[in-house]
Amino acid sequence: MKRKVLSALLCATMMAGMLAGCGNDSSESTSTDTKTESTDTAEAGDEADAADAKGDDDLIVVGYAQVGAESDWRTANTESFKSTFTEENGYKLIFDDAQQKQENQIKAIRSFIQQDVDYIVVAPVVETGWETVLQEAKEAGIPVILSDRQMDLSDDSLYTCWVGGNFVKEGEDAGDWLAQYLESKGKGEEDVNIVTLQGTIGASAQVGRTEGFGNKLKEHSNWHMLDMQTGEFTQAKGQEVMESFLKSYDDIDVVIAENDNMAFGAIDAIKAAGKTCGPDGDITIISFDAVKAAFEAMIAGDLNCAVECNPLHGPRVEEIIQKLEAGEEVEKIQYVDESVFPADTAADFIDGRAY
Ligand code: GYE
Repeated sequence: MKRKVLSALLCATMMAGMLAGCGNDSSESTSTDTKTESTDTAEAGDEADAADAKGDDDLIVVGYAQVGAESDWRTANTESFKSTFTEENGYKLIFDDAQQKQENQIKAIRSFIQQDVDYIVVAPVVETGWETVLQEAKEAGIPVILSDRQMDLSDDSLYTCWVGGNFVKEGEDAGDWLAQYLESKGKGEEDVNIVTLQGTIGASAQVGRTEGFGNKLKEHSNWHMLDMQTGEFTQAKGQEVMESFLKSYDDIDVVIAENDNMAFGAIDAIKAAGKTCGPDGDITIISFDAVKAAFEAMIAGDLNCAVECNPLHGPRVEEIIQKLEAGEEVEKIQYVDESVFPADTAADFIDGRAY
């Protein structure tokens, strides 16, 4: 019942945006039928309903297709969803960890469709290759909310909305910070050799940060990008790639790590190679996310700057779901405000960090 009302409202929203209409009558009734058959409440019967005011039938069922557990950022993001979508708050969360594999996420989305959840939330591991499975969700009348990373889709009506960080801006912020830092050291005109530890190739966080920093690179003819390789957003791979960079190049001035955990791996590799990093070191390191451990690394003198990417999307997605439940329209693209934290400010902010 709730689903039918919601589907109709979504149709109205989508049509208002001149987009294709959503599920036809037959797909709606199919999904409603499936729901009746598959819910626990239907099996439990009316008695249980009466006894338990917060029975499963009253809960909004949300399937979250999470990327994996590759970083501190990801752990904070998972925790944000798990602590928001609780039974006390009126939700049943079905959580799936895809171990950084798109095929696992596609399987999870199909299983959410089969279970006829009320909402599907996806943090897509990569940008492309989602049309078929999202079409299946659309035909089942299940709204899809994207969170964190974006999808590159030929048809925007395949998802309801997206909320996350502005990755291109984050990359540009990193470049701007580096420019003013070098300037303040009187090195604005010197040659600067840079390497980049990229995130998972094809993930919008990687694509955006590489593009954003690249925009700034073009503005400085004395900045030279020696190499860019993926460290898969993990500390272990970040360390491994940094070790190989250090073997290939003996004159690295700056490391751009597309997340904090790869920067932590790079710091270990740099120290193991007998070099130093951070504000007083040989190599300047800039990373993205600004998790608590990055503040610790800045205070320890190992990391120069952390560009913030906020992972606390649970409450943001809940607000979107509540608006949809109330029949309200939601913004299609919702960027989160983020800051830049240079090492000399780290001690002032570390205590207030929530992740
Ligand atoms: O930067 C990284 C995580 O998509 C913004 O994914 C997210 C990124 C984040 O693995 O640490």
